[in-house]
Parts: sequence; C-alpha cells; structure tokens
Amino acid sequence: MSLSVSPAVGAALAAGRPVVALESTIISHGLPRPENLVAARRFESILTDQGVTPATIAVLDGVLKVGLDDGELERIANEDIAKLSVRDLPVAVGTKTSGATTVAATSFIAALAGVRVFATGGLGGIHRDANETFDESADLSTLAEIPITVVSAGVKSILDIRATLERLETLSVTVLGYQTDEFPSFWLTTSGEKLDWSVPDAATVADIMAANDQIGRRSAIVVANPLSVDQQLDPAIHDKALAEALRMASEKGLFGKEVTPFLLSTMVDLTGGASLAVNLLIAENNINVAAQIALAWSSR
Ligand code: PSU
Ligand code: MN
Repeated sequence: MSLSVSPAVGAALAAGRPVVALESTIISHGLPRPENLVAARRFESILTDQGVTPATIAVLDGVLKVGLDDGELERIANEDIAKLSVRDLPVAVGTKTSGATTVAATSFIAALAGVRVFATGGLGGIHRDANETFDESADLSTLAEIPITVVSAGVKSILDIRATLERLETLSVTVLGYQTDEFPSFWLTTSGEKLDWSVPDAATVADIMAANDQIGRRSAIVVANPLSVDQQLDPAIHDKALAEALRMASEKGLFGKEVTPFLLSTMVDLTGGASLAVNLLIAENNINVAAQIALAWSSR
C-alpha cells in the first residue's frame, strides 16, 4: 500500500500510546511563509512536550505519509504543493505527486492508519453564497463517514455558520462544545449559535468516542473549542476585514479550492497580521485539547 506510517507513530499506535493527527493544508495554504514552518514545528512540540506523538499527515511523492520528519515538514512549508482533498488522493498517489491534506483528506488518511484524534484550526463548511455556488467543503461529507475526533474552533467565520451546523446535523456528525454551549466562529469566541451538547473535559470526550464505537457508528465527533474572549480577534476589526475579503473574493470570481486560502491570506493582510496571530493561537489551543483527549483515550 502507498501508506507510510513513521516509526514513531507506528510504535506509539502499536503500544496504545496517545497520538494526535495534524493536517498539512494549514501549513502549506493556511499560513504565510516563513511563519508556517515555525508553526508546524511548534504544533508538533506542543504534543511531544505532553508525551503525545504528533502525526502530521501529507502526501509526498505519491505516498500517504502519517508522521513527517523535519525535512518533510520543511517541504510542506516551502514547496508550492497542491491542496488535496479526498477526491484528489488517487490522483496524487497514481501520479506520484506531493500535496498537503485538508481536514477531509487528513481524516481519511488518519483513519487508514488507526489514528483517532485530530487537531485543526477550523473546519471547512458551507460558504455564504452556497445557495448559488454550491460551495460546500468536502470536510463535512467526509466527516460523516470517518471515525475520527476532530478538535476545531468551529468553522471559519468566512462561512455560513448556521447552514454549516444544519449540514452537520443532516450528516449525523456529533458536535460537542468543549466547556461551552455555543459554537465558536474561529477568530471569534462565539458565533452566537447554541449547541445541543457541551462537555466539561477530555475524559468525557473519550467516553463518548467509546460509546460511538460501541453502537457501531463510523462517523466523526467534532469537538468545538473556542478561544477565550481575551484571545479573540477584535470583533470590529474582524467584521470590517471579513466584509472586504468576501467582496474581493467575489470580485475575482474565485471558485473551488482557491476560495478558502484566498480569504485566509486576505484577512492576514487586511488586519495587519492580527488574524494570523489569532489563527496560531487557535491551532495551539486545539492541539492542547486534542492532546488531553488522546491521553484520556489511550488510558481507557
Ligand atoms: N483551518 C485553518 N487553516 C486552514 C484550513 C483550516 O486554520 O488552512 C484548511 C483546512 O485544511 C480545511 C480547508 O480542510 O481549509 C477547507 O478548504 P475548503 O473550504 O476548500 O474545503
Ligand atoms: Mn470549497
């Protein structure tokens, strides 16, 4: 098989020690250079510091990689590689191409390797003009089919959050607020949307994962982990920049996989880098919660 699990990740999985998957599109397309490589290394060290093995996932020369070495992290950060969702994986493998994996593709590959917990920044979702453009991230439909627990700060506020929550409901993806009963909106603490379920701690998430397995479901659990109010982007700055970024994207007529990276990088420009600092905090917070869940899961 074209799946290659690194020795560190393989040993941890075999021994039942905690492992957390990390995606690579946030490195290649979600964060600017050179901060992206610094961040990719820090994301891994947050996990190793807590005794959790990081499994950054990407496709390199047609091989589905679970766990990257430092040279491979550097390739993801510095090469102009493709952004791969699940439907792109056979093409990358068949043509021995490299690419970074989205939440959807990362979840798919993590499940192949048996990794159960995954940390990202924000999930993809339903875009605001989706009733005309049909722009709905494959993250949503993929999570309906893959038994992984993904920690995210909700979905990016560039999206239609209420519609995204409706789709997650239709797709039967379990959504848990982590110490909150409101769905976060990535750079902002809350979207104002109420959640049905809130969990107090990582051990409860592990109990729910076990129950999901026990009743034979093979679908994801989304753990929505908000920034604290003092960490969030200033809402006034956020709203102004977002309106402008959305206007620019529609003026350019962007579609497909270009839309999300364009909106993220335009937000960085329009906020003078403030959205980038907050994006890094989001990812770090989520990795910390994922570490706690992986530890709770492995101690079961
Ligand atoms: N979260 C971030 N930065 C990102 C992404 C998420 O903080 O770059 C990426 C993820 O890889 C997610 C993707 O799967 O954006 C969604 O892209 P699209 O809307 O094209 O499906
Ligand atoms: Mn899209």
